[in-house]
Amino acid sequence: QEYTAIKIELLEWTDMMKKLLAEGSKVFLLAATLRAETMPGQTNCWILPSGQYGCYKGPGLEVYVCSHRAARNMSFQDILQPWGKPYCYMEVSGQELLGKKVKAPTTKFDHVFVLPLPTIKMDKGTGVVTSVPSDSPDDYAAYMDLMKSDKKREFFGVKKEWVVPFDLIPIIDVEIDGEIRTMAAQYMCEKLGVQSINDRVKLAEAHDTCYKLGFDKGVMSTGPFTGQPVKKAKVEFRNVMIQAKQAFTYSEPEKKVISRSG
Ligand code: ZZB
Repeated sequence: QEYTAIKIELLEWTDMMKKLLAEGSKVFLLAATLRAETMPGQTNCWILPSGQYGCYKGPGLEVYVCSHRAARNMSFQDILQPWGKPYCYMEVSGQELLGKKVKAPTTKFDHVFVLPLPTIKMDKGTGVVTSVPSDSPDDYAAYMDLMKSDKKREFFGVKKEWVVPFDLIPIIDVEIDGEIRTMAAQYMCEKLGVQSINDRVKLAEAHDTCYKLGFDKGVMSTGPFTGQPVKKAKVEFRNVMIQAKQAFTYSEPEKKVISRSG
């Protein structure tokens, strides 16, 4: 599986980073995605509050924050050094990253915030997920929870000003149920009556529809590829981000399936 790692710069360092990292270093959270063309729609970045991440030495003065597992994979692909045992400056917990300002590349916001997503799997991608609530139903459900519920915010220790100013951004037009929808995830979540991030079955259906229709019928409605089909913009947008050093590709080994039947 080939992922695009999106480099989301951490604009506010933790105390430990201030102590241990050289001045002039740039720290990036790495978010793994298959949907680089949706990056103009980022409203925030997700981490798992209980997750453990490492701050790894990248090229030059760059420092990459991701799961230890992802870092090890990247070292086998010569993205991190040395091979098989990438250099880790320090650990950082999801909790410590919560509420930090970050720069989400290609969005219109000059900064967005790191927010909690309890459904992140640490053994998939980098353990950091970038959030596109207009087009990803999981992001939409989690984001709306934090946007609307004082209780949810309180529970996670999220401040209103980390969420409320950052509206959803329409990025892809797609025909669903006979009409053009400007934000597929919102349309599908409302249609299926998704109440929260815990509606796993409905969310899986919404994800499927958004993914398939977005790819087959989606047309970019913002950014440099406005008017072009998602199918085409996908590759080109990714390449533009790679050239601008906002992203790089890496691959994930296929999960081993152990057959018990024979
Ligand atoms: C931006 C984005 C925009 C994503 C979208 C999806 C969609 P998949 O689709 O199931 O094969 N993701 C990445 N890593 C993790 C993780 N560790 N835990 C939970 N979620 C993770 O998986 C790929 C997508 O799952 C990634 O692409 C990422 O969200 C999320 F408009 O990044 B995506 C309809 C989906 N739309």
